Amino acid sequence: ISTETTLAGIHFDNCLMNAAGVYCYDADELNQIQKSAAGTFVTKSATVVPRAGNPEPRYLSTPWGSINSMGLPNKGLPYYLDYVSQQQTLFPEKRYFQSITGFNIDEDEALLKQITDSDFNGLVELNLSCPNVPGKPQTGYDFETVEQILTRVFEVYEGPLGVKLPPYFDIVHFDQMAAILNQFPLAFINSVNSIGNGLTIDAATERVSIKPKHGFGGIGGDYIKPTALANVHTFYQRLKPEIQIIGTGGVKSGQDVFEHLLCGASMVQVGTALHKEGPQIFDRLTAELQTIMQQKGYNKIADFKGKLKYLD
Ligand code: RRO
Repeated sequence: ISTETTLAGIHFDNCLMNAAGVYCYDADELNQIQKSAAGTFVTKSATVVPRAGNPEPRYLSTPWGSINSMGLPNKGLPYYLDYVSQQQTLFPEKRYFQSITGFNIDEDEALLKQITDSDFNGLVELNLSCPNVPGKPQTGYDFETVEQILTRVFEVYEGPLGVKLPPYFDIVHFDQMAAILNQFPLAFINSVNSIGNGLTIDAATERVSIKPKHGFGGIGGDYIKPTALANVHTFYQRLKPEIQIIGTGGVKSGQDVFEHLLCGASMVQVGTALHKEGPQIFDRLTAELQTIMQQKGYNKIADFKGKLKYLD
């Protein structure tokens, strides 16, 4: 039973991979994803200038998931491009994802020019949804700016590129965002980033649990799965078929992976549960997915991808 997939015409041996931000800060972490059963990796979102990120504590693992306000700690784009270049030499048949975040449209352009001038042969994931930089909005909620960014992006970049989106919660917003996305030659969208600006507290100490932004941070894990599935499926219904979907949010079992694929995802990323369990999780998730597929008589992802049924 195969869990292989194709995205932007590129073949991946496994549909599972890390979500940006988890196990992808440096070569040590990325090597661990490389050694795992994941089909590929995405790097931490890279900025023009390396960043230390927000003060600690800035990540809390909870029984139901996680809250984070990392604040984009990363080693800068050249570091990740160097690492990916090494991996491209070691494994010429594989392709990788480079996540990037500019703080404005000119930075996006500068990052894409650096990628063009490198030997990078993979896919770019443009992060439009970081919720954790104090004073900076989540770009994905500003529809006009998204359209402007994508217009510029496709003027300056020719390789396969997709966008990481925040979760949307209103049907009108899905309609509006899909209409914007459909104007561009996107290879994929990735839904969803964490649900921004949640608050977790410790009743015993009467304090917030993380330091940045008075405790506000992006929520991942169990609570975000229904929202993630809704976003994956709604965009699957609305986007032109050339724009494929990466499903991210609340994946900690093979059944969760199956549900994302059923909603229309072509690849599935793991964040909070990968952080909790480590890269071994990809063996477990793959085996659990294969068991479900076997029970249902499915041999490949295409047998059920996007084939969610309705009650009428
Ligand atoms: O680094 C972060 O704080 C972060 C980013 Br860039 C993101 O896109 N999503 C998230 O939950 N945290």
